[in-house]
Amino acid sequence: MHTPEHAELKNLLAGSPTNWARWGEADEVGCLNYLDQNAILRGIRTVQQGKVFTLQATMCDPNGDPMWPARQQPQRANVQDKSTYRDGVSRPFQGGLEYADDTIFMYLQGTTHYDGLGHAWYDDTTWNGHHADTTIGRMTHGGVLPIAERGVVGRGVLLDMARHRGKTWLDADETFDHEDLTACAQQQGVALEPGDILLIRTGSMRRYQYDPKAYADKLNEPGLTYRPGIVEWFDTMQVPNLITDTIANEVLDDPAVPAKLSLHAALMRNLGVVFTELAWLEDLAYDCALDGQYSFCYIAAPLKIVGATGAPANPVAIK
Ligand code: UVW
Repeated sequence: MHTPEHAELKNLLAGSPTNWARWGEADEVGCLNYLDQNAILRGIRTVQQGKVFTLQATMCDPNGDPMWPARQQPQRANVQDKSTYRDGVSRPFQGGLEYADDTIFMYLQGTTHYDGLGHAWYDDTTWNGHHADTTIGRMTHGGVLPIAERGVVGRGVLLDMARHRGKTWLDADETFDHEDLTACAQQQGVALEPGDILLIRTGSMRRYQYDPKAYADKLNEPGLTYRPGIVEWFDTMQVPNLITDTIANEVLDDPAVPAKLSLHAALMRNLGVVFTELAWLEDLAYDCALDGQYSFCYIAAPLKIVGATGAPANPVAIK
């Protein structure tokens, strides 16, 4: 039974585009379907210089890692090391070789990660019209595994919104929309083409390093926000994968929008745009500003975890 406030997303997005059934009712990778063999080769052809950038945020930092406030910090522990051999708990192999082992407890979305398309829903329905009961216990539709098995390769384009606005990082709660993205691309001199993998830098990772408490206290990041025409823009641009350096890819609080996380609803659930959050874009952005090349080959795959809603990844950009 829906209470009236649960109708707000439904009302906001009534009539906005969806891609349900476009690639078949069983589809679980949505707009990644745009990354066909031609799109993959188009991405590979951008490589000109042999420069490699890894885009995962460093994990298990002693100062804490940026993440959604309701999630817990990852905890890594040595379970075997020199001390366990000294204590007689571990025994060397014949010949004397010893080795170390670690474990980790973590939220799978507690670092740079991919979300499965069924990760967020409203009206009891997830990506491609499947019932939200498919999320119970383990994801039986719309989990991250099909994305992990497919992999993501194509032409990536970085839009550096912070630099575009003349800032080291965007302010808390600062918003931008598709028209701002177009203006940013024009200023950078890069032509966004349909099928491009879209990476947006807000500088939030840099801000987090400067003031981790700002994140711990409240999720008040900058980000994309819902505006009329934005879903149509993503649809026309055939964006397969949206990657940002923020926790949610979109601003949480926008007084002009009556529903929170409306882009998770409009882009992920309805359109099938795959979300990657908390990417480390600082080194890539610095290099792009230096050489003026904002396009590159983007390659990523999350971990293959059965039943998971999301999974960590260390994407790579190659110029
Ligand atoms: C939420 O927005 C709740 O999760 P994520 O940031 O992984 O999309």
